[in-house]
Amino acid sequence: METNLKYPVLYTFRRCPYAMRARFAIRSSQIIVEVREIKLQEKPSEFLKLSPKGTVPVLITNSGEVLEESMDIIYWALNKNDPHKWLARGKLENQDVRKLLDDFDNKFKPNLDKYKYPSRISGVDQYLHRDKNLYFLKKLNSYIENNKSVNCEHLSILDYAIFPFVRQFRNVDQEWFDKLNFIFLHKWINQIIDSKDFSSIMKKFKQWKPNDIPIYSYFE
Ligand SMILES: N[C@@H](CCC(=O)N[C@@H](CS)C(=O)NCC(=O)O)C(=O)O
Repeated sequence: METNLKYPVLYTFRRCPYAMRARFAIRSSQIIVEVREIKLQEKPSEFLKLSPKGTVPVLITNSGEVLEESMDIIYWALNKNDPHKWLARGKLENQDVRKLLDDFDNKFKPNLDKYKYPSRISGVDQYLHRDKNLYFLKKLNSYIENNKSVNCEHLSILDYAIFPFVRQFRNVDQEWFDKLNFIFLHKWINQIIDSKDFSSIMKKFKQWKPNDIPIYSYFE
């Protein structure tokens, strides 16, 4: 295991929604990391040795601790530096925050995958799974209406943790999505898509190879 690193190392994959939210938090915290863009079909052995479960994002801290869950990376970054007050207490109760995160990771995302890739599982009705997610989008729309963003008056951790999944859902059929009667949700998603934050975390990096010159960045 690598220890005493000058900069933490982030293994990431540009289009992965979990990696996107980790990059959003790293950008917000302004913590410089060594960016290692990998391909999921060609996971490097160095990466698998550190994190045998083989999912991205993975962050190796300076002391060699391996964080292999995107929310752990997000909290690690924001607990070090939170200049944009992403951890501010908002209007939602802690249990509602936990429930929302859990719903998006464990209910919305599986429905999204079945909607997006129906041929991967036989007998899947993609529209049933699309429509099941309307329940979560409706809830999000009403939170945004009441709170201005999902939880606070400014965009914060919950917005960025959920946004990548809503964006993927929208991208399956944008025309259909744009017709949904969720005006606050549409404003919210467009605001993030059009932001410098989003274009910065979506910058392209070349695929990492072990002997490459390191790329240091906080997705500025
Ligand atoms: N619970 C994990 C989920 C991460 C995850 O599933 N990432 C996907 C990419 S979007 C992955 O790496 N899948 C492994 C693969 O496709 O081989 C987290 O929050 O970090």
